Amino acid sequence: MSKTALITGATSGIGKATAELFAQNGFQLILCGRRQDRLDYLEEKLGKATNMITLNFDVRERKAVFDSVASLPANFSVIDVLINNAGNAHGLDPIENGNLDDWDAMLDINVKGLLYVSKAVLPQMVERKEGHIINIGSTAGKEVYPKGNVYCASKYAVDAINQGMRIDLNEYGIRVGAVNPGLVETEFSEVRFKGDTQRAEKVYQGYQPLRPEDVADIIHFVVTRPYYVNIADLVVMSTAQASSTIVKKSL
Ligand code: NDP
Ligand code: 8X3
Repeated sequence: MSKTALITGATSGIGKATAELFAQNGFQLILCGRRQDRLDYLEEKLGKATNMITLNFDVRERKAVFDSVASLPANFSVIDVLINNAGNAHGLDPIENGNLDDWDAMLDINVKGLLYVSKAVLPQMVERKEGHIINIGSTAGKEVYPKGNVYCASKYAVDAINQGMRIDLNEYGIRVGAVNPGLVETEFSEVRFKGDTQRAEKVYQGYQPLRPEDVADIIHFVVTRPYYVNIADLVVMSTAQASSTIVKKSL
C-alpha cells in the first residue's frame, strides 16, 4: 500500500519539488499552502500521477490547522510522513531596526505553525506507534549570521523542537529528523525582501546554489530508508558555501 505524506509549504520551492518527486514515486499526497491557484495547479499536474488532496490553510491560524487536518477523508487520515516545511524569512535587518511584524511572522510561522501542524497530525501516529516527521530547519539554525537574528532564532527553535520531538516520541517508535539546507534558490529571498526581485536574485548570483530538487532528493532518501534507520539531523550546503557567511563566488 502506498504511504501518505503531508507536506506544508507545497506551493513553492523545496515543498513543491518534494511533492513532485514524491508523486513520481507513488506517495499519496496531502499538499498544503495558502495560494489556492498554486494548489489547483498542483492538483491538476500531480493528480494524474498519484492520489492527492490539497488543504488551504495558514499555519499561523490554530483553528484552521486543526479543522483542516480533521477534515481529511478516511482514505487520507492515516499520515505516514509529515514534512514540516512551510516557512520563510521576513526581512534582513540589524536587531535594533527589526520590524515587529517581521518578527511575529517568522516566530508564528516557522515555530508555532510547525508546532500546530505537528500537534494536529501526531495523535494518529501515536496511536499507531508509527510515523515519520521531517522538520525543515536550516544552516541558520546551526550558525547565526549578521542580521539573521530572529530568522536564525526561529530555526534554532526548529532544531530544539526536532530534538525534543525525537526524545518524547521515542517511546512510540516515531521517527523524527531534520533536514537543514544552506542557500537554496527558491522564492525564499523574494519573500525575505518583500518582492524586491533584483535584490533576491543577487543572493544566488556568481555561484551554484542548491536547487529545490536537490533538497527534495535528500528528503526522499531520508524517508525511504528502512524504518529502523533514522537520519536525525542532516546539513546540506552548496559546495560553494562553507558557512552562513562564506560563499565562494566566481564573479
Ligand atoms: P519558498 O518561499 O519558495 O516556499 C515557502 C513555502 O511556505 C510556500 O509554499 C508558502 O506557501 C509556505 N508558507 C509560507 N508562509 C506560510 C503560512 N503562513 N502558512 C502556510 N504556508 C506558508 O521557500 P523555500 O522553499 O526556500 O522554504 C521552505 C522551507 O525551507 C522554509 O522553512 C525555509 O525556512 C527553509 N529553508 C530555505 C532555504 C533557502 O535558502 N531557500 C535554506 C534553508 C531552509 P503559501 O505562500 O502558498 O502559503
Ligand atoms: C535559509 C538559508 O542562509 O538565507 O535558511 O538563512 S539563509
